[in-house]
Amino acid sequence: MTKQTNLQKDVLVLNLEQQLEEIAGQMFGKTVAELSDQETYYVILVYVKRLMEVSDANEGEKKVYYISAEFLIGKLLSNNLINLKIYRKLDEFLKSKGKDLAMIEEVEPEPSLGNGGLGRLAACFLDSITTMGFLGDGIGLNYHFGLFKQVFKDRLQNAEKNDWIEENSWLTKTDVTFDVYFGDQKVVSRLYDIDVAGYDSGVNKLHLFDIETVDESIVKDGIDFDKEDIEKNLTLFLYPDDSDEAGRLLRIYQQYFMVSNAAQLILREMKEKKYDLRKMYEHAVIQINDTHPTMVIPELIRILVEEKAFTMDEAIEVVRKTCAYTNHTILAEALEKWPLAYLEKVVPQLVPYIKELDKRVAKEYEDPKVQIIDEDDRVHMAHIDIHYGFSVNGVAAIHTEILKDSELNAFYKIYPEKFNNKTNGITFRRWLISCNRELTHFLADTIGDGFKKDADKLEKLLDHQEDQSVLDRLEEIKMNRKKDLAAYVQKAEGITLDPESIFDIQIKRLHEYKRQQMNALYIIHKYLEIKDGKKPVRPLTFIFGAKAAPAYVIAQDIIHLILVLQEIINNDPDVSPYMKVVMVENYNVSYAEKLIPACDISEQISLASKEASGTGNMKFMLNGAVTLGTSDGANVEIHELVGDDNIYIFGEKSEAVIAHYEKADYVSKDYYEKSPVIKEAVDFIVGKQALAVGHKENLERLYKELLNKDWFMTLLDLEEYIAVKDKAFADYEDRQKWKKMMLVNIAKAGFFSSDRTIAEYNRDIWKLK
Ligand code: RUG
Repeated sequence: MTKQTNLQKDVLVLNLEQQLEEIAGQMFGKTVAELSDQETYYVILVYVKRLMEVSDANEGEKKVYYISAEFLIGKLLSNNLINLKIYRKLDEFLKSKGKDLAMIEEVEPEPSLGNGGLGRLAACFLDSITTMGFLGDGIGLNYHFGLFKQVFKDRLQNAEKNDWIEENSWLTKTDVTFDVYFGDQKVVSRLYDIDVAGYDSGVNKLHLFDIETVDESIVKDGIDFDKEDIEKNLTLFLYPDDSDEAGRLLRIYQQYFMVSNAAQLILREMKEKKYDLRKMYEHAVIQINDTHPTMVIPELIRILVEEKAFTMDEAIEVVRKTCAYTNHTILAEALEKWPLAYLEKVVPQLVPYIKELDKRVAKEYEDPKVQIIDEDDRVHMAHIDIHYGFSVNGVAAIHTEILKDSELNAFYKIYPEKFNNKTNGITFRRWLISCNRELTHFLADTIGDGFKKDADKLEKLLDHQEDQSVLDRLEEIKMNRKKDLAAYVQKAEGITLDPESIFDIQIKRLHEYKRQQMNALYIIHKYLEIKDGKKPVRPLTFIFGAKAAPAYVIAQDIIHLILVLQEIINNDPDVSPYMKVVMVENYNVSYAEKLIPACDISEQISLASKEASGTGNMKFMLNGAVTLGTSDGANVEIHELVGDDNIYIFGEKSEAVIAHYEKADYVSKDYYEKSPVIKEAVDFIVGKQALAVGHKENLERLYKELLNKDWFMTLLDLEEYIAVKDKAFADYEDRQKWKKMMLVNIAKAGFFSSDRTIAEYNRDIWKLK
């Protein structure tokens, strides 16, 4: 069987030209040469889907099910072509027909199935699980409008629906449907699959559940819709606005829909393979990505008890041995706690099980910190995962230590054996081979192409630190990517960038803990310096990309401030020759693929202890950017790998920050009053110039927040940030030194391959063969 399908695949690859001509004829009645780029994309899509259909599926006695609310998969064409090893062949064929594959890649709409690092991590993991030959599928939801599309109007973020699903897409409608019950209300799901091709390997699947009664037409203005009409709205949006009760209930409906389908799918596969359910854990491991899929635990227990004749003890035991939990944050507001009353309304059938799980914990442990249901009748979802799963992992070394020592210390004391660290990783197939082809080819020519399968081989580049031609080529490639980005930004944003300037980039979700506002204050400081006659040696370009959750008011205000600065600075003839500010609109994976290879300085400036890991930091490093960051998340591990000389680290350490919170002794106003530099920058926010361009309400609110609260301690690190950033800009002028820093960063990035991360998950948690 295996041999036969392989043969089929080989024949399809061998006959690529003929296949494409045939599909072009059937779909459009044209030859490939006559197709538009759009039509060519659809033809290739059909061909590649056929190829994946006949590819060997990964096999094994045990399978990992990675359940996640987000899969930020990005465009798939280029990656699939690379992983199937047909990129070059197709590229050559298309060239012979007068077509440019890069232009065709642009046509593909980006799936809108994720928000940030958490979702992108899930996508990288699917790539690595498959590449490494493991049997493992993703399970999530097929959001029709996904995360909102960001549009700037009047220097404010507006949210619009992100209509990404086309008639021809990577989704394949299956005949799998399940009944899902919200109490007495039954809905019917439908499974859509996306094939995940590994690099030079087999295929797994991303299973996305949908509901057929969904009605896209109920979305009226922006992203407004009737939040109570579950049958029509269930799979419309990722993270619907939860600032009101209806929104919060909808999130629970979505979560239960996801896990009910997951549980039914998993049990169905167990049955098909005739596995003994009592030994489910020998054949299945469920990785719970953040707390969104937590209800899979009580749901599986419920099914085993009610439908499979397990006792409660037996069901709990089997489920506990099957489920593992990944924590991605220590922020209290991101750790879900659902009011019991909400769960009673949405999934009354689960409530007795959740109460039973709670009762067992309460009987064993007195500490209020480890209870599942608290005194206010809120259900702590992470606590279910920790008590009733067998593994709890953080996503970077420092993050896991903070979980063990402070945030989850009470649990660590009970279950030290469950806690483990799995430092995040990224797939080099997308974040190097696909997005920076020139660098990839150069690396392959210089150190051989072993790094494509074994990322540690990048270290061979260290042998070339003194090789002038290598250093010069790295600089040249960086310049080429900066020119590419400048051309793209010109078209997309209408802003002219100077590739000779330093590209300083901060791209990530907008959140106060990530401190985009600190970067904005630096920009104000620089602007005022230039106005004062102190010009930088080389022009500076500050680039941002970020979406703010629609209900997160201060985050919107920070976007507003950045757009106001963009307007003031780029239009000031005294200053614009020396600095530019750009906040790109609707930052997404495709934009990241253009921004990251073009970056000189990677901004990773979260308040120490708050960024669990970060993964953008790894992507930048791999592409030769130098990190300017705090001792937070994976920055700490980057620092250890590249050494003091190849990174710019500043700011209070996590212990000091945690102590500030414990003692409640951080007063932002003290910093403002003590430092004229800080005062001047903060005052600018509500000064005449800013108010002439921006909105009083937004700017004043942000100003007050910074002065009176500043929960994420922006002003604590601002002075040191300014000093260290200035030093980085000055060092950039020592081109020889900078080129070596680039080289070391690339050479040391191998550790951050998600292949390494997945190997560790498998070694310590999944234990797949
Ligand atoms: O903020 C974290 C990042 O630090 C991390 O790199 C990423 C993947 O582990 O997950 C992000 N995250 C955390 N996204 N959502 C949350 C909280 O729900």
